Amino acid sequence: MQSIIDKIQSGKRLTLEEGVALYDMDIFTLGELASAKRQALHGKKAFFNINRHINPTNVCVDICKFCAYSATRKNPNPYTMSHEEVMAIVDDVVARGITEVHIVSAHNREAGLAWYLDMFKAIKTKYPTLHIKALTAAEIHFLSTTYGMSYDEVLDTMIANGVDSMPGGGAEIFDEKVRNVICKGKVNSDQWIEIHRLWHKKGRESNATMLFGHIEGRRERIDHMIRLRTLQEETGGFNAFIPLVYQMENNYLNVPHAITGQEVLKTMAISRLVLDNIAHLKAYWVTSTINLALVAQEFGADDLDGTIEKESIQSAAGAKSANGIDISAMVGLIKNAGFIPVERDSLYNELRTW
Ligand code: V47
Repeated sequence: MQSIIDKIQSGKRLTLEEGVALYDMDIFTLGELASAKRQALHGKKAFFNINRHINPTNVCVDICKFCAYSATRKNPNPYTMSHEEVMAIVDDVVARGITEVHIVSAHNREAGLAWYLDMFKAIKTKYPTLHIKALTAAEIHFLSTTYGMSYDEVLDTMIANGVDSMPGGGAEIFDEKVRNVICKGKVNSDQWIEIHRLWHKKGRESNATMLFGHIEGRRERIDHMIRLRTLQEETGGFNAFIPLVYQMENNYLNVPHAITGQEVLKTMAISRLVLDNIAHLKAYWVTSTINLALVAQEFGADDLDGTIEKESIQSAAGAKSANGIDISAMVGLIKNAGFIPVERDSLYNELRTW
């Protein structure tokens, strides 16, 4: 273990085997190593933003076993918002000074290409400075195959319609064996990577997620991180890595036990150490709980995501996040945890120190 510690302290890059071995380190030493890296990058700043999630449809042609959000037998509640409904939410959001809308939908064949893309044009035309973070690589793959467009064409159309950045969803776990069990049929790992590569090559930025705490093992998590690290080395387009803790309810993946808080914190710390070229590590409070997201700030994380206001994907699977979090609660909790609450925009420009 000492040789790995020496490597970390001299800033050398870790291998897959070393990443896996880090899980056997005691949690406090691991936390200290990750914290040192975090402090060197961001000091005591804990980033968050004031944002609104909008999920305009839950009708999906794909069946991901972990998903409780899409309309299925377990969630027989299909909906598709009209553009007017989406715009009413956006009008309200802008009136209250929110700077980002994060728009992610299911893969709805009935809605039509124009339904997906005209929504962004309408928002951007009315509110040119509002940041639109929208369409995961999974949705882009769906649009590409459904409407016979290349990835490049879909991405160019997104840009032409006003999308600013891409969220990190749909990555799940890249390992093909696990992926085949949990979400066979949707965007595969190479396609997910290729879509982000093309997006970055257009000078655009994105995030990357990893869904963990289900049937994957530690090795698959490190493999996932290293595939992202390799792309980041090539493009530099990722802003944040977001390990999403699997929520167990109302879905078709039978996982007998929830992941422990210790394993979550170890995964955060190892992410910070292995993924040495992505600037930000987000402890997404929705899936980790706000308490663990704050503790994670001592284990390498520097971001908690935002106020969100309405959360539909993870709350459908049991997370207590349906109504987001109040800004004053977010700021107070960060301060009480001993960090400096820094409000950021979607691309991590600092807006205000609270
Ligand atoms: O890719 C679905 C996940 C993701 C469950 O880029 C689940 O800033 C846990 O990607 N338990 C979509 N997670 C959300 C997402 C995201 C969230 C916040 C910020 C950003 C960003 C991106 O939600 C999907 C999937 O991995 N998800 N079901 C579940 N049961």
